[in-house]
Amino acid sequence: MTTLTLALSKGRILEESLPLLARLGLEPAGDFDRLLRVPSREPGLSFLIIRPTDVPTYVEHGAADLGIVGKDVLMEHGSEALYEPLDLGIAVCRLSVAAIQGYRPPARRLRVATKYPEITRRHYAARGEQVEIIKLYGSMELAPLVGLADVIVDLVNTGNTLKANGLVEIERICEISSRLVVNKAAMKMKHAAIRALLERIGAARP
Ligand code: PRT
Ligand code: MG
Repeated sequence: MTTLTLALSKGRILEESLPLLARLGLEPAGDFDRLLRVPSREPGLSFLIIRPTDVPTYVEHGAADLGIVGKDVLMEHGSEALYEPLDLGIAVCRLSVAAIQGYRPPARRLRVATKYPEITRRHYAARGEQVEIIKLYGSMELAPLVGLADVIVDLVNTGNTLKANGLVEIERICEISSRLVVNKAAMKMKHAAIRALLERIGAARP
């Protein structure tokens, strides 16, 4: 029997992935708060519960056959080594540029704080603008408030977090949702099992 391993992104994507998987009877059968590797109720499928930013790496190297991961993480990581057959329509948000209310671009080179240096570099390079990128690992909203950066590139959903910090969206870069990704070799070697799973998951999307 073919066995498949599906890497799930811990955190808010996991919270939205579980109901989707449950509708298919594929929920993890175990304590996924503690376990990093969890069986499913279905023989032949197991889950890895890992940090979102590690999912592309596991799937690329074939440590997982499939993964569920945000488009933001895929764009930052680079996704040439993966197939991306399904937009799951969960954990939807957008990637935007934000600044303090009343912001005006400085005369010098723009300073941009972000968790997404690659996406940010590409975004500004596409219109011939060179910016200074300040890599942060969280709480980007703070950077403009304390003068660390002029603007931030960050995810926005309701916009409440920006608003609470006196920031406004000045540009939308792209729409984000979670994607199902597949290891390229597994897609060949385990074709029938992966096809069947893709069809089931595709039919259960919100
Ligand atoms: O730990 P690691 O850095 O690996 O990941 P993480 O802690 O950032 O993971 P987590 O659990 O927050 O999940 C992040 C993933 O969820 C992202 O990669 C996106 O694909 C997806 N996602 C969807 C979001 C949001 N919506 C979102 N709103 N990730 C983050 N946010 C942030 C937003 O930046 C803001 O700070 O949530 C806050 C609330 O947003 P508002 O606009 O509703 O106030
Ligand atoms: Mg985190």
